[in-house]
Amino acid sequence: MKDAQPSTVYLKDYRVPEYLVDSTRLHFELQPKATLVKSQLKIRRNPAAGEGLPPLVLDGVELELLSVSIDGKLVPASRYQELPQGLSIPVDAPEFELEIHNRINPEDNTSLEGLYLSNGMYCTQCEAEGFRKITYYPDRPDVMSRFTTTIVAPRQYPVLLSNGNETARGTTEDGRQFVTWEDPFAKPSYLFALVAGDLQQVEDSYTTASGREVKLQIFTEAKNIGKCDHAMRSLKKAMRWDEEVYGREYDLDIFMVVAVDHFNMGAMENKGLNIFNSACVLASPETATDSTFQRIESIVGHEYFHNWSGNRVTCRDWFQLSLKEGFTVFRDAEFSADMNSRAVKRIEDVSMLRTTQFAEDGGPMAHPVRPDSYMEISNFYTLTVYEKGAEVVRMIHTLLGAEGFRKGSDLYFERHDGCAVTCEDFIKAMEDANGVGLTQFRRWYSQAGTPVLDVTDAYDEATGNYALTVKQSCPPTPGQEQKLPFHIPLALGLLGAEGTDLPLDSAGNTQVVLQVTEQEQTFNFTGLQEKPLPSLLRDFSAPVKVRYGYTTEQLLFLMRNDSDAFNRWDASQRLAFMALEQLQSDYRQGKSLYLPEALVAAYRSVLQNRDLDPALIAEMLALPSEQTLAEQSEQIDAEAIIVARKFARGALAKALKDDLLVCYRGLHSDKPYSPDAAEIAARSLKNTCLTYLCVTEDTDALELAQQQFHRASNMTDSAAALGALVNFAEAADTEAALAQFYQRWRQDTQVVELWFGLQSTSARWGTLEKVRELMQHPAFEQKNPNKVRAVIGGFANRNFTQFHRADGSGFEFVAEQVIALDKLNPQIAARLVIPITRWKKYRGELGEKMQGALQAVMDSGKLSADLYEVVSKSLA
Ligand code: B3K
Ligand code: ZN
Repeated sequence: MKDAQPSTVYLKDYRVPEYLVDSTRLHFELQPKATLVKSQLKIRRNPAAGEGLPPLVLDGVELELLSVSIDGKLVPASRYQELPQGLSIPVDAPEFELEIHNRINPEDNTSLEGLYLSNGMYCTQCEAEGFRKITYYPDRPDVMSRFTTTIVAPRQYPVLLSNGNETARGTTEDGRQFVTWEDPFAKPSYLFALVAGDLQQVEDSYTTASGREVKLQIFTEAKNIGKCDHAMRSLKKAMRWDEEVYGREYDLDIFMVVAVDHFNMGAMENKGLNIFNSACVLASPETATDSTFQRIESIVGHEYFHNWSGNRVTCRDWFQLSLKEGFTVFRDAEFSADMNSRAVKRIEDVSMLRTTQFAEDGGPMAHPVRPDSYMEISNFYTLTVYEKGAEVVRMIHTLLGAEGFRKGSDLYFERHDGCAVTCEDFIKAMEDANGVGLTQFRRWYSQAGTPVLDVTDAYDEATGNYALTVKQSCPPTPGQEQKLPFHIPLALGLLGAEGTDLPLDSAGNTQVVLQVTEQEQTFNFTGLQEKPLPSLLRDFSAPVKVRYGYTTEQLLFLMRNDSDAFNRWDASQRLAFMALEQLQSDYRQGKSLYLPEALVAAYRSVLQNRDLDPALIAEMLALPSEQTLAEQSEQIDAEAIIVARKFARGALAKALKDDLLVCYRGLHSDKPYSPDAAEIAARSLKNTCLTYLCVTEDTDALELAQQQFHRASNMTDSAAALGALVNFAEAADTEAALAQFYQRWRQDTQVVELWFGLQSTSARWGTLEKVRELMQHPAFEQKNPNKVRAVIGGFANRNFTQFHRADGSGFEFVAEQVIALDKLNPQIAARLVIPITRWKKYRGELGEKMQGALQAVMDSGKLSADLYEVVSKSLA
């Protein structure tokens, strides 16, 4: 039961659990509408909780309670109390065995939390608070218990899985089969998992550094069995990487991965039994794009790394979520950087952070990396907790150096193995292992908002002194008007007139990390022969915005010469941003639009540069997205953004046509597909060229796209060509290509999702009418989050033009969908509403229309706690 006005939980109210659970024995008899759950818990009063024997309060949601027994004796219903969200049982001994029987309905569970059915397969999702939808339990991460699970199921479910090792299997008297699993590691309930289905498996093995053999299995429906190889390879790479970089070995004899089609997020790190959204594990060259291949590698790595950063050492409470998520995202980002191009990975991550996390930090739901309060914890699986949290861990890495960081992580794992701990414990281990203090640095965990650095400089020719002054500030965020200064590692280099890095100290180092700790601080560099050009925040050494009055010439210079690949890219973005700002302002003033020749020349020389990694060239050629431009605007003028970007893209495409064509042709390859860094880079640049060429809508360019579409031997090329057609070709040609593509791939769930996404995100094709049509397509399923994300999410988040239509119909549509979805899946509804929550940032009428749509959601009746929290905070 969810209240209309859910209550707020505060970090400051944390108390240790009253009772501990030493062992948990679960017994499931699976039935679609009436699964019977029996749970036997060995319970003990927590000595740390104080005196007396308060009632035992268990969490439980949407459960049908059948019976309660203590030490083998039935407790009459008059003795215990059923609460709106649980059960309260009087206790008269400090240790006892509790047995509870209850029933649940997996078939009607559309929230995809707890135990549910996906295409006839039973599966679970318990993080954060889903276990309470399975049985009554102290469903909090600081209660860790050893689990034994027996699953009984009819014969049509031959595969029965849970955490740990299989210890028994057999047939019941009535002919059903059962399997028992035992997990030797104590774990919180959120890491529990169960799967039952008619599944096939791919099997492999891995020998750990200490010589133990681990069985690896990936389970999926039979039709997908050919799409597991990449995930298996990625898993083995991740296992090796964690041994080499963190000294962490896997600890069970078996590691299982299961692919399910209905899943609220990417994947889940349940102990020994990871459950994945099919879209994040299944791939083949014909059906998956390069970015899907890379996403799979990183998510497989992420979930695997959680075995240590999350499972062996877990969170004390959900306010500490970033303890496991920020750290694990940092780990997976470094893994991907080591497996692929480091610079490109960094650019992709920062670009995403700047667009989406910065927007969150500047919006109504802004919160610190370690939030102080929440209504619904599911709403805090955010870009701030994950991506900004990873940046915070990265800054510690930068401050301590790789060796120091490793000493810190070793101490952290050793000190807290088997425990549920806090972000504070993580920092403390880093401090203790290195003998340093990070007191001020801790503010990154408690203060929300994106800090801004205003940098100015002065050079004194007479003394050769160069003074760099840094002023930091941070805008107010909900509940935090004033911020104290952050401890910011500012990596920089200084470029001389020749374009080379100048030595910054007597040892000849050309890069330093400045420790910015005050509101305003000046750093002096001595003995310089000339005024240098600063290359600031190299490799994005902190999640901040840097303002420095670069001229166009200086940015062109950095684009050509900076030894930091990230900053070369960043210079290209700053340059493009300046030009796009100018275009927006000219458009508002009714002036005619014009793209500076210097910008065109810069793009041309990037395109012609044979020494640069092609993937980096592709990144440098990409104009900042409309979303990025919106985030960077004080006040969003959607129309001006759309016009300016479209104009700039068109002008570049026209001016660079010949170069684009040469580049495109030069990158054509007949080699068999491989998702390695070099090949991915080549395809990425080739397809960037193709898209630019098609921007002009010239027949010969569209002909190229048609050719590529028809001849492509891999999904990357095929999808890029189809994307170009959907965005730039005549309606009849677009329709023909879409129909052909669908006909070919209609049986493949992942490709159909991609097909939906290409249409809903097209500025030209993905009109509201088309999106509504897509929702009527037989392959669309409102109960499947991937389909909702592809069609409705694609439109709301990645189709800036159509979503921002001046009549507000895009916002109304999203509101209408959110209201409908909330009845089925509150988590998905609360995510989907986000695009209409930032109404305060819009200029004029559009903002009012967006506010109106949001208000309509609020007024639509009783909302789930998830949706209520986001909507009420955004309207405030
Ligand atoms: N830990 C899960 C996320 C669970 C989200 C629950 N609403 C996946 C991950 O971050 O690895
Ligand atoms: Zn995670």
